[in-house]
Amino acid sequence: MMWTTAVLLLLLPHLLSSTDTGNGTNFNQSEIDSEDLSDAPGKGQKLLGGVKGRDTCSIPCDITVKLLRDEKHSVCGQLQQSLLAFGRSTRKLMRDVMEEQQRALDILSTQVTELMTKVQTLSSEVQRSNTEMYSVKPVQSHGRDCSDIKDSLVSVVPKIPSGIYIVHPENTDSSFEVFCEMDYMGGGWTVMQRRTDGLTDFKRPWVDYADGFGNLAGEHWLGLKKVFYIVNQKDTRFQLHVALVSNDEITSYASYDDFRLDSETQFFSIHLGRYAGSAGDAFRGYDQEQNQDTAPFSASDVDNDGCNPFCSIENRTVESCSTQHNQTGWWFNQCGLANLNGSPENAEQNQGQRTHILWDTWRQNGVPHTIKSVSIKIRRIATNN
Ligand SMILES: *[C@@H]1O[C@H](CO)[C@@H](O)[C@H](O)[C@H]1NC(C)=O
Ligand SMILES: *[C@@H]1O[C@H](CO)[C@@H](O)[C@H](O)[C@H]1NC(C)=O
Ligand SMILES: *[C@@H]1O[C@H](CO)[C@@H](O)[C@H](O)[C@H]1NC(C)=O
Ligand SMILES: *[C@@H]1O[C@H](CO)[C@@H](O)[C@H](O)[C@H]1NC(C)=O
Ligand SMILES: [Ca+2]
Repeated sequence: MMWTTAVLLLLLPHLLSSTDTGNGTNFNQSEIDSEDLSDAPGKGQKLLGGVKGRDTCSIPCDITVKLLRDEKHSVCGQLQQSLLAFGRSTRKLMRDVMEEQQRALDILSTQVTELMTKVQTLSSEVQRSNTEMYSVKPVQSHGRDCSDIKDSLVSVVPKIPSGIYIVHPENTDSSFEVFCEMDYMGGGWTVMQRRTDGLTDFKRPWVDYADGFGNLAGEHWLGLKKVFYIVNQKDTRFQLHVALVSNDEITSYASYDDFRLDSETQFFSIHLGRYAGSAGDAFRGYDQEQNQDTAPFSASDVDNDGCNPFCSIENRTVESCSTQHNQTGWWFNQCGLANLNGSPENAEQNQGQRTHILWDTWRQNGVPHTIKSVSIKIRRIATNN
């Protein structure tokens, strides 16, 4: 734009002179150039006389002077108009330039906004792929469980990431992958179960509940054998922590200060210590009949549920708690008040059927919360020896 203005300024004299040297008069360029455009009539007369000579005047001199003066005024007027026009066009030019710059700025700021959005999308994708990276590549760590891995890494790694680690519990030939939660409540948690989206089928026979199933980074059941290996290590004690989230995003928990399982020959009977928490002790329930502490595990094809030959639950005759609970596995005792392997679905959809995640002691105004997600984790308790 500066360039255009400069060119206009350079061209201006030429534009003006070309309009002023028409054929209407007998003036040529050199006469205009030597004219000083002064209004003094004497000066113009003297000049004209000097150039042309008094004798050669074909038109009376005073008429020539008058013509000259008129011409001069006309030239002046034209120059003035040209300058005005130039001013106007310059202002228009400036306005155009500014408008163009404004448009360019608008476009730029839109582009900046778009870029910012892209950067945000990208960085969230990077974050996501980071968490996926954990889940795809297990960390080769020879800890005995997540608490042990945390204890051995805590002095060398500033922030231990949550993710999949390989563990090798003491006194076993078995190594396997587990999901370690290293951020939650001090870290060192081995995840035993996670139920979040209902995409994993928990309708499973005994062998699956014994060996484990699902995706460690998402929904899964670690497997009773593996949990048994972990909690059965020498000189260790484990606590169990149940973390619940309701459909309306309320969180709650139940924890037990001691947790162990019997071996498979005893159907992995559960043993729980003292309860603490905000969700109530649904494992034990309200009376001894529904107490699941010390109960053996049941699955769709292995019935240890305490209903022999049947139980009466809410006026229904129940032969198999697993069947009643959509063929999931749990430590049922006359079914009881807990089954965290149910579906994370609307309770209203399955009226009468106990197919959803059940932790019946967690209630609001006497009504059990509809549970959206749950995880069960275990962690070593420091022992004084
Ligand atoms: C200017 O006048 C000259 C001589 O009188 C003539 O040859 C020429 O064509 C004229 N030009 C215009 C543009 O009228
Ligand atoms: C301009 O006028 C001068 C003086 O009258 C004359 O000598 C010259 O030839 C003229 N030039 C043209 C291009 O007509
Ligand atoms: C029972 O489990 C299957 C498989 O996990 C699931 O698709 C289905 O929705 C469940 N049914 C009910 C009533 O919860
Ligand atoms: C069970 O049946 C009894 C007697 O018919 C009735 O009073 C009670 O409300 C029923 N309970 C449920 C949960 O349906
Ligand atoms: Ca039964």
